[in-house]
Amino acid sequence: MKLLPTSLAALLAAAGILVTLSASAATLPAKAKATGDFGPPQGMPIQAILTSPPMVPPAVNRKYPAKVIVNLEVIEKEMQISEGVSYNFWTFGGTTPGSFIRVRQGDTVEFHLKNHPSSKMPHNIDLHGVTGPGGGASSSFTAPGHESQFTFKALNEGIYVYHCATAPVGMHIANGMYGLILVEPPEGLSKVDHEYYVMQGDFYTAGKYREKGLQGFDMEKAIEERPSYVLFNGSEGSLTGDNALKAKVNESVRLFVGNGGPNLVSSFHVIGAIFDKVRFEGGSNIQTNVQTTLIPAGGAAIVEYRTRVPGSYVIVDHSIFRAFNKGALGIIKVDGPEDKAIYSGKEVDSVYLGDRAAPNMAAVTKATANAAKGTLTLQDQINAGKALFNGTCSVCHQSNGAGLAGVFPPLAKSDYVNADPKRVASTILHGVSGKLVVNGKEYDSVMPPMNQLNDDEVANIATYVLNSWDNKGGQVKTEDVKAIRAKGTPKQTAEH
Ligand code: HEC
Ligand SMILES: [Cu+2]
Repeated sequence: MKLLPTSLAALLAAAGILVTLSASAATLPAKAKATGDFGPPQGMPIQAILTSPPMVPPAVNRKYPAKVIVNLEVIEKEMQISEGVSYNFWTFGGTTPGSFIRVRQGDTVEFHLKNHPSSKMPHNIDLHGVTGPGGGASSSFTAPGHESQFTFKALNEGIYVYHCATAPVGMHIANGMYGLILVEPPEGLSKVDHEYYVMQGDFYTAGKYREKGLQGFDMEKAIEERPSYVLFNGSEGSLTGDNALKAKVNESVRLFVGNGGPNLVSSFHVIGAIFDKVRFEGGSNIQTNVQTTLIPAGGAAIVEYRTRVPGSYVIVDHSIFRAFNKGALGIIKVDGPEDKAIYSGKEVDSVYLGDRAAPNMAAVTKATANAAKGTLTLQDQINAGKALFNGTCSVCHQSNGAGLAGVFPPLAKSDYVNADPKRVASTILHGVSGKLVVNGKEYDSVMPPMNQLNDDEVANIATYVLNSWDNKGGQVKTEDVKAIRAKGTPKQTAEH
């Protein structure tokens, strides 16, 4: 009796699969094969072109399988992870994520892994596009100043993550040791106007988010999966401002999106865009009309869409605190004529970008640099504070500090502010709630604590407030904020 329903289900499933296959066959490249050998390499060996993110090597454009030589060097180096914050990255090719590798299905890849003599650690590489134990890891273990070599055949087409797999594996990945290898199908991918390389990773620094200076790796945070940063392309700002990805209206954009982890899964989304096609999990099935695609740690996807209207499209991990409070933000800047039939509006970068909106960052960069040199001036603080205020505080108190009648008290000519300059800093850190009188008007609302801001940021914002809109002036220094923070949250008193 049990046989009948089971076989029916199997039939239905088979029918379902058939339907799926025929639906996606139209969009798949013709004659795409899941696996294939295609015989021995032909012609002269070819040196693979490697690129640093966000660039992608040119299409293979070859009709036969070849021997492709990949030379990849591991370099350990200190680089910027955020404004005024550096980190000792371990890299494949000098960047995080590592160099993008592009080959053709059926190619024989002769892989040379070098480990720079200045390295302190041994490293290796596990390529998910390799069929064989460890994905190459055991054959590529390389001490500092050494080189190792192994060869594999790229049997399966697709987009694959590679990463270091030297113990402690999590630490090597957390330090930035991952990248992508694209194995093109024999006939190549369809032509598009732009191809870009974007890869997410989570980082675990000893200090909190945006805490200045060289930050060490924090193993405990990594084990507990509590990242201080979640980033695209290894650094905050790697894809914003001048580094934004670029396209024009009515162009096709292909993003190779990887997730190095080590821990987090990415909910990859571009605000204001719908992905026409996604090769989810990097596999050969194509999903269409996707808003957000899940990219597992150690996985990748190919995302394609056509730009329709100009503007700044914000790339995020839609686990949204990661985007606005841990750095997982990028921009695709699309230029060209408006199309009011598709979208009527006028763009305002700061709606989504807050203090990350491009033009503002220069002042913050300058203040950070001068603080490090010990030459920080009042004016530097005011300029940086202004940039940070817009996006952090201006949503409620307005850019001109006037507030909103009955809802958000004014900071302009505020007797509350002018009564005690240091109080601005503690207001930012601890928030305020309950009854409050500002310039004779009563407010009874809540301002949430903004203690995610670091000491420099609070000092600069407070200094900006004190010196703006006819307030009486004054200066709040980083040390002041540190002292206020150290005292902890005060009890909210009734006389507010
Ligand atoms: C989500 C809205 C919101 C944001 C964002 C916000 N505030 Fe407030 N702020 C308030 C509210 C509401 C009050 C009044 C709270 C009450 O009634 O107890 C307030 C009160 C204040 C006060 C004391 C009253 C006054 O007007 O002088 C200061 C100073 C202040 N905020 C500064 C800031 C600064 C600086 C920032 C940015 C770091 C900021 N706030 C961000 C809503 C906000
Ligand atoms: Cu390593």
